[in-house]
Amino acid sequence: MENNLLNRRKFFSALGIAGGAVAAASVSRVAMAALPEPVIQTKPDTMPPLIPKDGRPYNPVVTLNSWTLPWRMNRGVKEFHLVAEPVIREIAPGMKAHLWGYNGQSPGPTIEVVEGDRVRVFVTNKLPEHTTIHWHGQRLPNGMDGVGGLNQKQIDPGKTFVYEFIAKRPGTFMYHPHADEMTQMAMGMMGFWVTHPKGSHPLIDPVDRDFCFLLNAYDIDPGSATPKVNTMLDFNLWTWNSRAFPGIDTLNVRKGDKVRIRIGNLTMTNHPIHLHGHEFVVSGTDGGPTPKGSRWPEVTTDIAVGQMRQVDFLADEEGDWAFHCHKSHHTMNAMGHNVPTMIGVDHREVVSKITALIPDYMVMGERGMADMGEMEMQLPDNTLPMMTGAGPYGSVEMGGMFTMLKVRRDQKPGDYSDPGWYKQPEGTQAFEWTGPLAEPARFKSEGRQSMPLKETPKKEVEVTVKKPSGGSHSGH
Ligand SMILES: [Cu+2]
Repeated sequence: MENNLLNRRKFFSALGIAGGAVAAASVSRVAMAALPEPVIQTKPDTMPPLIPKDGRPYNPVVTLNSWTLPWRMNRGVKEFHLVAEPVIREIAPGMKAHLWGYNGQSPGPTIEVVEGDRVRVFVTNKLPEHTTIHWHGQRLPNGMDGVGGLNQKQIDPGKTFVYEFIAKRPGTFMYHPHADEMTQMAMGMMGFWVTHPKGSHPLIDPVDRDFCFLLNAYDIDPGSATPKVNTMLDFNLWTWNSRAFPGIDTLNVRKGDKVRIRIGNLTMTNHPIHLHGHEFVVSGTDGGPTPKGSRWPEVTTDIAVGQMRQVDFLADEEGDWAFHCHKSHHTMNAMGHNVPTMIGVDHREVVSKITALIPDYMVMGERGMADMGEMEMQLPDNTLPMMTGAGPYGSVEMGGMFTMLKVRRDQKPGDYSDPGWYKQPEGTQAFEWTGPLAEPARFKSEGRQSMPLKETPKKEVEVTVKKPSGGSHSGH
């Protein structure tokens, strides 16, 4: 926060000098010579909304574990400066990744403008290879679309290019390279873009809180720090804005707030994003606001690769509501996927033989995988536990794409700080039944089939269920 303010102050004081020196309104060598000083952010905190200091007013967004890039107004043009560069990003406390990003962070800062703004973005390349920026979803001149080799020359290392266009369409957008894309996106190069409507808009309702984040994924071997860029599907870190649970901040709102969440997907698979306790409508996509008659209530919206979804809801239920990707493997961190399923397997005999050789040997998964969230396992350095998170009632056994929407009666307008854990009112929480238990009556029926088998099996096969036993676990 302090660091950010300092940067912003430096940025705005630089404007006084640089702003006066610019002679031409169009892109010229003079303007290039006085390009805005880049603002750098390295803290992974969710920064407060950047209240616009000039230009048309708007209600700013809050970018989860990220920030909005300040601009300089130069003769009616909003000027931004993005620097593509290697960065170190804390994925969650305990793990840092060597990524590529913009202005000190991956993802890059959010760019916020207003419908009709003329926008000029200086892009300086400090990467070891060439890059470009594509402005996903924008209406713009073809030469500004950023596909290297097709629309423009690549931006070589050390070079600065200028993009300039009018933000014509209000809505939810993103930016990312269109140069060696597989590598550069696997390394974390991407950012969010919001074009706010100019005045009131028939399809864009005003909201009290407006959050945004990108879905991204990395394949980083436990104990290492650099993503494997050739991975196509087998990622092991599922992140929101390059952060994994428990490193993702909560979305803190006041009861009765109208809330908007904007989400873009730059991973290699779809993510069904699910909110507990409330229904939302998809109020927009990267194609623009949806017609009101097309909206229906949902609690999960699937966001395909390269898509954006903007959801609106009324936060009218107090509590700590889970908010996560519904692919359960995406709410886990690395290491969880190559472990064989051991539920119901009796290890006792094998274990006694192995422990004679390796005294520390430990069996996992005999009663399910929840043990992974409880045990203090020895992990390689710079590695997040597969599932973790100390909630008010124990481990929540989560990782990856998981956080919470916290709705509180007494959250002040404009306050985005974490209110702590919700205290359920007396008599409104699930509780243990301690009375007598009736034996369940098992329903028995003859199975049917659509037509007889060609040959009937000679012997009936019966699957026996081995009840899990706590006994063999007592040694752990
Ligand atoms: Cu997912």
